[in-house]
Order: sequence, then structure tokens, then C-alpha cells
Amino acid sequence: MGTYKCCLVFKRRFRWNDAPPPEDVRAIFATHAAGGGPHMPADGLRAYLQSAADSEAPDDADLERLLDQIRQLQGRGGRIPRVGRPLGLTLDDFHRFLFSQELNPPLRHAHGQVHHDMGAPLSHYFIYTGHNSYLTGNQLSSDCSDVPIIKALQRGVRVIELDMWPNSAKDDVSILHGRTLTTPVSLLKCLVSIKQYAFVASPYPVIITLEDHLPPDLQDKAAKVQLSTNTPSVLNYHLVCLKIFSSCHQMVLEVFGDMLYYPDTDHLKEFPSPDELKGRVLLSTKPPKEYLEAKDGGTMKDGDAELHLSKSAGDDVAWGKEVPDIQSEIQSATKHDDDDTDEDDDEEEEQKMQQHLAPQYKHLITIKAGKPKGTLVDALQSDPEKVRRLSLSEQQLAKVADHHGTEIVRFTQRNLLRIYPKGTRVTSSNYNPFLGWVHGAQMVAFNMQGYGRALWLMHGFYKANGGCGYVKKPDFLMQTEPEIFDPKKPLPPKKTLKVKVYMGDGWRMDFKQTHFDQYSPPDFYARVGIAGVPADSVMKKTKAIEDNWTPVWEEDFTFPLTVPEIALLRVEVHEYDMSEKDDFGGQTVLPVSELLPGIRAVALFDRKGNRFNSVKLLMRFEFE
Ligand SMILES: [Ca+2]
Ligand SMILES: [Ca+2]
Ligand SMILES: [Ca+2]
Repeated sequence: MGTYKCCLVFKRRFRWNDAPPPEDVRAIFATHAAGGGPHMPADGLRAYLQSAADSEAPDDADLERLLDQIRQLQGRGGRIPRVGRPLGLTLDDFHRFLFSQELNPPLRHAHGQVHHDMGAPLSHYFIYTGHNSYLTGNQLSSDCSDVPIIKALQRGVRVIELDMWPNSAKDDVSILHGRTLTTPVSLLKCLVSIKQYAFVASPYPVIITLEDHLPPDLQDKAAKVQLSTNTPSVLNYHLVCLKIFSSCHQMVLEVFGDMLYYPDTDHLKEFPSPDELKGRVLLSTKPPKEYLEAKDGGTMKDGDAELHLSKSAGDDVAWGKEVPDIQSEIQSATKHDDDDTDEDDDEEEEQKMQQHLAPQYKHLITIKAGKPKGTLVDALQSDPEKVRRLSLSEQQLAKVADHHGTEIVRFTQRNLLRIYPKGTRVTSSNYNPFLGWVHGAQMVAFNMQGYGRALWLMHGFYKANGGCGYVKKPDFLMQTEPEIFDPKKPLPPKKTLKVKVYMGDGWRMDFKQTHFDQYSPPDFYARVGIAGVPADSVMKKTKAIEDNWTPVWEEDFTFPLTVPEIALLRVEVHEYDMSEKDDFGGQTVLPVSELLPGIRAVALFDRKGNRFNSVKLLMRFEFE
């Protein structure tokens, strides 16, 4: 046995050197090498860079710096660095350059340059949005903490959601998910962490959505509050709500001070722009109200389905469920008539609440929030005098999208639409974000701890625009003439993306030799595809390359795109196993709008979205 293993180690060791530069790389090198010889001079590299990305030629200093960096890649390979002034790049140097995640990344603005116009009202942007940002795990029993809030802000998330409940003594405010076993974290701690980390990843505004809740038993307790024996108990209850509400807002004001933005007027006709709000924190909330369905356990009773899914999870553990098709989401939502509202709104009660709301706190709310009142279609009526934020569950959105797609798009041209996960997603899983995006919904709220395919799409989408957490909505979603965009109308392909997957490498550095297969090298295959509108969404795959740490696939894929503006390129590497589930070999999601044409090194990420040190693919992108 020992000898057998020893042989395998030996075999594995020299296997990885077997993969030579792909034919396409040789051909490009030959084109730009001096006189077709063995060296590519600086001018040859300059000409290649110019032709590949259709960009301006780098100046001499930039080119010299790049040549130095390419020579340093050589050193990492363990070879002796060349002494003296080299003749130029060898074929191996050039291949190493193309296969370097640092020097040859796939995205146009890889180094954090914000390049969208940031001067339009907030409603013109998709905004990186978290749901129940304080939970560390599932929605029922996980801990509440400011750590996930900090992590989200470090990733560039711009909307942090906090739920406010009075603590058990009813004299302070805690953050926790209502009616569940989640342990609380104090509001103050969350706010202080938000202040500390708000702008580490992006200078653009952070929006705090405060969901105000009161447990059902407080209504009775409210009677004990000695406000006035003559006041009806309902009003007493309202006053307790207000007390908590006011103390929350006072705390926000104290923590953020001048950092907190709020408008001079009660009602905004248009939201300010991300540029105007740089370095500011905004509040988006609604007045407190009774949590009616909480009395009978609310949405939690139908949560069991997902809690018990672990036994059938299998493949889903590593990969997350395959992102569901939008059409089938719409169909199932219209079939099941279960309104998934977080709470029932009572217009009359809310008006009473507004009257008693201390004015100094009311005006702190820049983005006034509300749940749909009346029918969902009524809720989408836009008021020319004031803008607001509407919240819909993913199911409510699917239902209203079935017949009223253009009304949703029209609403989101001036107002903000927030989509939140349905109540049954107790394992903090997520949904297909494109249903929201294609209707112009700015805040597609995701459980940032719900690792898997849906969250990878979210991570990938916000790599655009320098990772600043704001992505400008494409023009077609904002246009009113000749007509409002109809997400259901079939469109012809606008662009074709051609993708070639050459090879992969890096697993031999980042994983143990027995990580994938106990007794042989891994058998990798790549899944490549598009997430976008239904017409564009597809996944394809390469064949598996057996027993090789540096697989060479050399396979081409063609993706016609009807809405390339919001499409995402999906890449997954699987390790094939005949009798078991595939092992996870890495993933990435890239915004198609920012893909650089030409041969590129594509870094892969683990299932939590952290970049592997070395795992990468060599790919080529072309647009037609
Ligand atoms: Ca395996
Ligand atoms: Ca194998
Ligand atoms: Ca295998």
C-alpha cells in the first residue's frame, strides 16, 4: 500500500507540468514575437495589450512595470530569476502572464474604479441589500451579532436591515428576529459597528432599514403603563410603541450625528444621488405597528418544510440549490394564494401613529417605507408629490409580475422597491434575484449568510462598478418613451458572448493531495453558463478530464443574450465522482457588461465567496 501511494505522489508531482500553453496562446505569441523568434519584445506586448482589450496603448513606464511584474511571476515558479536585461518575454513568460489573476483579470474595472454616473437619484441604481443582517445562521435559532453586519459592509453591502424589538425588561431596544429563538444583540452595538465599518469598502451611502416590531404580549402590558387612566388602552399601546420607536431613532441620531442624512422637507419628490450622499447614513423605516399574525405564530408555522430539508440536501450543501427559473417561480406564486406579508397594515392605526409620532424623529426618515396597502397593483401607484419605498416578498413580486410587469418597472423609475425572502426560507436560503432586477427593483434583499448559487449571483452582480455597492440600472429600465419596458415581452438577441475554457490550475497548491479523490488525482469538469432573464439563462458543461490536477478542456460555448446589460457569467468547477456527489472545485460569477475580451485568468472562489489563493481558469471571451 505504501509503495502504491508513493507512486501516486510521484505521478501527481510531475503531472501538473504536463500542460503546455494552449495553441491559441502560441499563435498570439508568434504574431507578436520579434521576427517570429523565441522572444516577444516590449513593443510586441504593447501591441497585444492594445489589440486584446481595444484599449489605449500603455505608456513606457506602465509597460516597464508590467514587464517587471511578469518577470517576478517566474520567480514564484521556483526558477532562478534572470540576471541582466532580458530580450523580451518567452512563450512561457507570456503564458504565465495571461494565466495571472493579478496581472490579467477578466473584468474591465478590476481595481475598484467606480465608472457609472453616480449623480442620478437613488432610484436609478441597484443597491447591494442584506436581509436580517444581524443573523449569523438560520432564521430561527442562530445567534444575533454585529459580526455579519461588519462582514457585509466589508463586502460592499449598502443596505443593512435591523429588526427592533423591546428587550425583555421593555426598557431598551434589542435587535433580533421576531418570535424566534435567536439571541439578541443590542441596537447600540449594531449602530456603532455600522458607523465604524460603513465606508471601508465604498464611499457611497449606507441605508439602514429599521423594522419596528412589538411582541403581541406588549399590548396587554401597555395597559400597565401609567400614562393616563382615561386613555383607551389602544392608545396606550401606541404610546409605548412610540416610546420605543423614538428611543431607537434618538439612538441613531446620537451614534451617527452629522453622518446621518435627512432632508429638510417631510416628503421628497425625488431621492438624492449616491454622489450627494457620499459618506452619509440614511434611515429607511416606517412607524411602529402591531405585529398581528404574531399571535398565532405567524409565518413560522409553514417554515418547517425547509428546516427539515437537510436530510435531502445532498449536493445542495456545497452548491446551493440550482437557481430556480423565473417563469416557474411566477407560476407557483400565482397558484398558491398565500400572501406572504410580513405584517398586516392597518391604515387607520398607522395614521393615528403618525399623529403621535414625535416630529423630531419623523423627519429623520429619508426613505419612507411601507407594505402594500389594498391590492398589490394599487400599491404600485406612483405619487408625483412624494417618493417612497415599497416592500414585497419574493412571492408577492412573482404574483404581481405575472400581469403587471410594466407597472412595477414604472414604479421603480422614481420609487424604491425592496424584495425580501419569503418567510419559509428559515435556513437563510435565497431566491432568483433576476425577477427583481428585471423589474427595476433596487433592493433585492438577500440573506448574506445563505451561501450557495443564488448568493454567488449576488456577489457577482456587485463586482460591477468597482464593487461600490451601487450599479446603475440600464437605460431600458428607466425609459418612458416610446413605452415602458415589459419584462415579459420576448426580445431578439442583442449580443452573443463566446466563451472558451482552456484549462485550470491551482488546486494542487490549495488542496491536500487526497482532498478530491483518495487514491487518484481529481477529475475536473467546468460548468459555464449565464444567469439573467429567462431567455438568456442556461448552464453548459465541459467533459471531465480524468486524473489530472491541471485539466485542459479547450471547449467553446456560445451564449446569445437578449438582455446582456444585466446578464451574469456563471462558472463552476466540479470534481466528478462516479458513485458519489461531485466535489466542489470552485466558482465565480462575473458581470457580462464588464467582461474584457481576449484571453483572461479567472480566479475562482470558495462556497462562501472567498477567493482561493491559487485556483483559476484560463478563459477567452469574445462579443459579437
Ligand atoms: Ca471526489
Ligand atoms: Ca480521480
Ligand atoms: Ca473523482
